[in-house]
Amino acid sequence: MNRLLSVRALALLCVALVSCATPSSSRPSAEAAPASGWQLEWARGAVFYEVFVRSFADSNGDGVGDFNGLTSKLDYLKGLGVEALWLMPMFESPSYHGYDVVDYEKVDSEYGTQEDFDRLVREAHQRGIRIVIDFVLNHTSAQHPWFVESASSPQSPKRDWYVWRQDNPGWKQPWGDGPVWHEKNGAYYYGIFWSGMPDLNYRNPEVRAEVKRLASLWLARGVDGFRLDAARHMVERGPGEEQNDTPETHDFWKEFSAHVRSVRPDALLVGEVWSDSKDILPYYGSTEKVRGGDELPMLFYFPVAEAILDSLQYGDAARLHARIEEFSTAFPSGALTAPFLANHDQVRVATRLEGQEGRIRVAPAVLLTLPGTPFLYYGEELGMPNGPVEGRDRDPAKRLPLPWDGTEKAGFTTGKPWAPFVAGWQQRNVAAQLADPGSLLQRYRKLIQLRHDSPALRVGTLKPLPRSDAAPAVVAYLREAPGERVLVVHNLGASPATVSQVLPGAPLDPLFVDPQVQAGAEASTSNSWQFVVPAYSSGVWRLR
Ligand SMILES: [Ca+2]
Ligand SMILES: [Ca+2]
Repeated sequence: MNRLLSVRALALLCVALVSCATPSSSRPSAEAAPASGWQLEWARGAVFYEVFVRSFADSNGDGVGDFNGLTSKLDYLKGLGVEALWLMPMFESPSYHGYDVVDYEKVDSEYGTQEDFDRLVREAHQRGIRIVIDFVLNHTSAQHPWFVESASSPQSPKRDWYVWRQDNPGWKQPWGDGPVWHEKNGAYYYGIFWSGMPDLNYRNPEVRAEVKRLASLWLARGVDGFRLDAARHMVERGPGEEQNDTPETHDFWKEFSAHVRSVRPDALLVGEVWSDSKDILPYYGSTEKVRGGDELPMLFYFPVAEAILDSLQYGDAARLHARIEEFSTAFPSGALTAPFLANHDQVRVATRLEGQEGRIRVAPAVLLTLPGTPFLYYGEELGMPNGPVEGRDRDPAKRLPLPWDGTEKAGFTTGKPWAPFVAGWQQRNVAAQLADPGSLLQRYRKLIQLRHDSPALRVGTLKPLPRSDAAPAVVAYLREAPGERVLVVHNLGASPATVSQVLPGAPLDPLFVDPQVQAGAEASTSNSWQFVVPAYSSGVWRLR
């Protein structure tokens, strides 16, 4: 072998390895990037993991999870197969959850220092894990200095940073009965969530300039993108539905998106538009003008989360089948979609599925064999339920400390944990499940590994297969990428089922097949196959 050539080949291999392992080193400069278009192929099909830092791991014994604790657990996340983290808010805030920011430039001192955060980002990047942070732009805390200044006088230079009027028009929240205009010093300000979270005024160019500056600042500090809270509520026009999805809201996101793309075209924006697909899809904007969309390049797919869990709850896969048809046709070409099972605002999967082990084992098999960029919520991989605080469905019950082992403080802290552990943590914890080959955690690890190893599962197309009235709980689909075709079959019901499918290839190589799931050729024709699928079981095969 020519020595020069082999050195060159080795160098190329090193480049390839480095660019896989460290996101920061593969980052192209803004100059090298084309004038338009995202560079987000890294996110296509990748597995994300949502972390509540306060509840993940405590490094200093104060009972509050922190950056150093999270850094110490990165190898666990790497072992799980996670490729990126979404950190729930990590800025200074008066609340435990952080969705009401008082300083967008300063990390929450309960979580650590800026240096601790920088080290988290560095250590994550060294493991090929990217960091996306929660960017809560719709509103600030009422204690933010901007709002304190704005409220101080109608003549304040910050008056127009928030939305004020002299009278109360009596609008209600678009999803309920709560008031959205709140009295302060003889005038009314707009706050869609509650009086403690005044909405910023995105009609004001100064506000838009400031949040773009803040985005640049955090991208320069090494974060890989932003999860955009309450994305459909940025600019409001009037009562009721006129507080959702206004043209001005879309205009703002187009402007913000163009800014982020100009700074780092490989930075991810993922929007929370908590609604049905007809409201979600317009947030991609135009994929003709900008590759990946000229508005938000990724959106959470709330309807598919509902469909998976509803189908399991009712033992009927009709809703999921309908969403799979939508998934395969409705999204603009090249757009990134983020399916998930539940997030920090929703009842945890294990609780929603009434603690039924079979259902809890099928849910991730569905999520992780669908296209898109799946997001897991911390603890979901253990089957962690909602916790014993303030009622099952209240928010804190969805956000309790992660149990790492069965010792007295669950390996979460050496001090007094900021909140109680969930029921059953002595048995259902990371250490116990890592030691048990049949655990839910090991199932997540296998499914994620399968996704990493299969281009069809990771980035392939989706084609729903016909449903059978005789087996209403069964859903089947094909995933196809160049050179690979994968068949997926799930039974979301409590009874065993037998289904037939005519397949475009055979025979079948098993990739992930639950016990007692059987596939066999039907005698009559060469490409008609019969599947026997026990209750709450899944099978994944590669077609030859
Ligand atoms: Ca701590
Ligand atoms: Ca708003």
